[in-house]
Amino acid sequence: MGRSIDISKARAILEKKRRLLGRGLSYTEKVLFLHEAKGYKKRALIPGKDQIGLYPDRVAMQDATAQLAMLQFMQTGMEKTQVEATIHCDHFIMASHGDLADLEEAVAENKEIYDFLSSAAARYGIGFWGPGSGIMHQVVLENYAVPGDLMIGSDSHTPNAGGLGMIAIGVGGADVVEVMAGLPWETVYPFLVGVKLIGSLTGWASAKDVIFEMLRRFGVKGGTGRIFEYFGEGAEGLSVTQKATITNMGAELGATSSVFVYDRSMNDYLRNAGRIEDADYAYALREILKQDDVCERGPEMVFNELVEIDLNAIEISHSGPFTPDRITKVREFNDLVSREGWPGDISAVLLGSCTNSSYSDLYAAAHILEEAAGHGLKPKVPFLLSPGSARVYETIRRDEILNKLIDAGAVILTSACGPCIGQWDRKDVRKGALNCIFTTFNRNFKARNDANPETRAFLTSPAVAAGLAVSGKTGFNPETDTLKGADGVEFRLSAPKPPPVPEGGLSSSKGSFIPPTKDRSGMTVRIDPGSERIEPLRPFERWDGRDFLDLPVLVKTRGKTTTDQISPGGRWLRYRGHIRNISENLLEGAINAYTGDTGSGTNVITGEKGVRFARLARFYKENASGFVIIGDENYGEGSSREHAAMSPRFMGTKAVIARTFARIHEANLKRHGILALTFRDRGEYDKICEFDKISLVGLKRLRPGRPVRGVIKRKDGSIFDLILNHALTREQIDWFKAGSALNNMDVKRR
Ligand code: MIC
Ligand code: SF4
Repeated sequence: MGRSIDISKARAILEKKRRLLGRGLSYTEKVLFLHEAKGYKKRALIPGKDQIGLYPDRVAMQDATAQLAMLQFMQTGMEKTQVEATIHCDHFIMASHGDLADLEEAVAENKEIYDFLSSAAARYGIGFWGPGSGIMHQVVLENYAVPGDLMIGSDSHTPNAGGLGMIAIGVGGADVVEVMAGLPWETVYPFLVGVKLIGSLTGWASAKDVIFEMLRRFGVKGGTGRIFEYFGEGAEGLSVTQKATITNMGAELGATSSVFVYDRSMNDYLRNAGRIEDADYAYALREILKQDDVCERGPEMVFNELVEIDLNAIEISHSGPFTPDRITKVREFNDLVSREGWPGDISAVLLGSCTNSSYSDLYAAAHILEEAAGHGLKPKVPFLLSPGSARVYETIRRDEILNKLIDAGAVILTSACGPCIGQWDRKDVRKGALNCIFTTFNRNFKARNDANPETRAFLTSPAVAAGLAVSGKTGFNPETDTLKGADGVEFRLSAPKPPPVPEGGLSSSKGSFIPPTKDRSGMTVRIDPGSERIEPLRPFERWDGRDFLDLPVLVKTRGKTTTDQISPGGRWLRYRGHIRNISENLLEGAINAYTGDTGSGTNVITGEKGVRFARLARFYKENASGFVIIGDENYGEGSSREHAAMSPRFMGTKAVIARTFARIHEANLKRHGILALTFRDRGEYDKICEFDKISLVGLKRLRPGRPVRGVIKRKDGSIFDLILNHALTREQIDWFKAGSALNNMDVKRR
């Protein structure tokens, strides 16, 4: 649709759809239908079954995923991106001493990466947001998100832009490459979940607690294949950044996307951010950007599922540890701490990440610290804060919020992901020491923030986080507990009421942004040939047309296997542009279902035990022509990183057979030529033994909807069959045959 939308044309498209479906439309349907590629438009799509082809208005990439994306884009031979695109340098800044010192250090340390990305951006007509300019999702919200538009981004929290009424979907880098090459982006037509919000938040309750309530109801895979559409009088009462907190963390539900229906708060936000043209544009479209009446009168006709949340009933909660859907009310948390034997003292509090680093979030924290300071109190534990963007940073500086935070002893970090992705040079707690941290982030997977598996990380809202920092106690409940000031006065903190947007407007600072270059003649992409961090990609080999026979099982993972476990971050982040080097981390965090060990397994050919998966994979690649991976539920939960598919592919994985997959990871496997299969009978996961050999036969007859036959050979010679489902479309089968989606694009071009 983009800025060029012709209102009468849009009306005509939507009217046709109403006639086709025989009913009015939801907001999500309108946005999707207005971006639908030709050829998909004529039939009513069946959720969970049919594919929809879409033309996004823009794409965004962050530096940790942009490297492989740009290396792939270079392989396409395209001259320039066909849609508006930006790269954001937010993932590689280590939080250590604070703001400027850390930024300088990162600029020096990551020079070859920033050189590569900035030169690739300049070469291909892409906007470049350099280090320090902000976290991609916050920057997109502030500068690019437009109600009614559609985008994809190579990061799972891309739906943050749903707070501004944009349908924004997290994908792997290869998807972004296709869209930049001008092709439509295909996905399974999603189920629509209507989330009606009534009432309004009171006291300490926040947007974070609303998404916690959704996580409590749906769990980490309950959103798979779904788009959540938030509406109702309760939704209208939330500010854009509150809305964005909710849509951002829809990623934790496994959702395809989450979006709020266009409303006045969005108009206010855009104007406050100085984006008058975008505000006028959306306002002019307001009739189109409404849900049709049916959503109010008969929502069950439109939505596949309906949820109602009374915001007045929302209570403050924490999430964690180890999984974002473990939700505990703050009033019950103290008991949980005692039951679990967790320490009563907090070791650190961190405010930031793409989900909670807005002006209002920092304002809320400053309010609490100021109140505490009024009684002579300061945070009792390290309190680290990352403003989400240079715009937020400049605004809090102007409004003297920054002073209050610094005076209270908070450490201000660069506007970047920092500790949220494990870029935290933590020195105060020994590895292996049990300790509790509270963050306002969106993920709390084991060892994610500080590489210490004994750290219990809990997610909470900015206001509650600040209260916890002042009290220093894990069980502190700001609603009921009092604090004793240095002045001897017992007092209760008051719930902050941050303004929805900064009164003086959001600063216009663009940090180190470099707009897309117009004259690109003579531009070259800089790759340091001696680099251990970045190297050109070589295409994966084509399928040789033969069945996969007698493959060993590299690993059967048990329980949650996130992409953080398949391709860990932390010290490995530096190799995100170097497929050979990063593949050394293969499945380092995966739990071996046979031994209970993490990151290693038995070599079933030599009998050697405790072999690191990367070494074992190399052995099987050479001696068994590959292997399969067996996964449990929601295999590949979490990040969009395609390294979790490309490394396994590079190391010789032929197929991953799981009980179920997370959406983005399944798509990444398909795009990179790995068969993603699921057990038809979920219980058969239990039947796979350590020494089994697996054959996948009849692959020449691979067809959409037709299961694959697996033959299992036991060590004792016995044999049995498995029926394995897949969700490959015709085109995706071509990807498999070509070796990858990218190879298939080449084939088409030739
Ligand atoms: C994350 O939050 O896990 C990340 C790091 O932002 C990832 C992207 C990546 O691994 O590069 C994500 O969410 O997609
Ligand atoms: Fe960055 Fe954390 Fe957001 Fe991922 S979740 S983009 S690591 S801030």
